[in-house]
Amino acid sequence: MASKKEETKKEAKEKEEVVEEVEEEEAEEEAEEEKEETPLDKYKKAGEVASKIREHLREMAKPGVKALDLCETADKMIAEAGMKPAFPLNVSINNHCAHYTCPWEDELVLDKQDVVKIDVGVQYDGFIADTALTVAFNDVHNDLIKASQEATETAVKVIRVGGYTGKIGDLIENIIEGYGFTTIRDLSGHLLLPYRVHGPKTIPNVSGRKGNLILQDEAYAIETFASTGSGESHSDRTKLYIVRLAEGRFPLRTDAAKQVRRLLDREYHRLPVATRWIYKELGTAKAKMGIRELVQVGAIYQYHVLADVSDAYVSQHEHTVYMTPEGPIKTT
Ligand SMILES: [Co+2]
Repeated sequence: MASKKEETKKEAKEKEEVVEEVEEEEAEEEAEEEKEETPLDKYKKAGEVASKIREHLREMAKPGVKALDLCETADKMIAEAGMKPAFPLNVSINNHCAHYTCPWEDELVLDKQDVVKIDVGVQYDGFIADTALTVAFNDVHNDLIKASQEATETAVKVIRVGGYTGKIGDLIENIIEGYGFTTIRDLSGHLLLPYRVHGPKTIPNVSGRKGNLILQDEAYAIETFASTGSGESHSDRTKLYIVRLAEGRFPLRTDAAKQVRRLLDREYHRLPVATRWIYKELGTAKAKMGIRELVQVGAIYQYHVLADVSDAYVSQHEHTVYMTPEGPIKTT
């Protein structure tokens, strides 16, 4: 009996120890959760979600699929991940280089000859992931796609703290021209800042520029374009599907304009917004009226669709990198 009693005591003690251990582990986990996430942690989280969406849409993009389904899938996946868009999904087709997102009730359908650029932007607490790829359904476009893919992948590998972005531009133009295409000269990679997609530093897509000094803890979106056209993108002023609040104070007349401004400011942190989101939130009549007034008084920055010449095909690839002294960390 004694021994049994002793055993019981021993067992009880062991149990106590186990309980203590579990409690300790839980406390550690809690501390881990409370430990503040670093900017890199947040860039990575946003990057994971953005990459997942990019790959999902790569599979989903097929001839006959509506572009609006791609846009709404991206919107849904971002919301389900508990994150916010950094900008609306860009689905820029053929000669469109950038800034096409589906307008309200868009009927656009992908065609088997199309070259489709899918550009995803996700933000977590303001930290942005920006990533893009190109899909085509006709093998004739294979080299065009390879050109921007290789240019972006090379740039992602060579970017270094202490270097100048201009050097990367030399490389990019070289690779794109090596494939027999032209780079889009007036579009560039860009510094990412909290709640700001286009920071004040750029990564040129052409050679011969000095560019900007790359610093530790900066994040860049590296994006390159290959084109069969002129290599220049012009604004198509008839197509405005993405807007952002401009800096400054603008007196507004109508309630509709004030409501649009409030939405862009509070809900979207002054990041680029799809006009279809505004239509959905406020109704088409009010949204149209509000946007019109904001444009008139200059309170809105307009992202018109950017296009090369009409018969051009353009490809794009993009990744986000976070700069450390040991090299870049690709977050997408
Ligand atoms: Co970008």
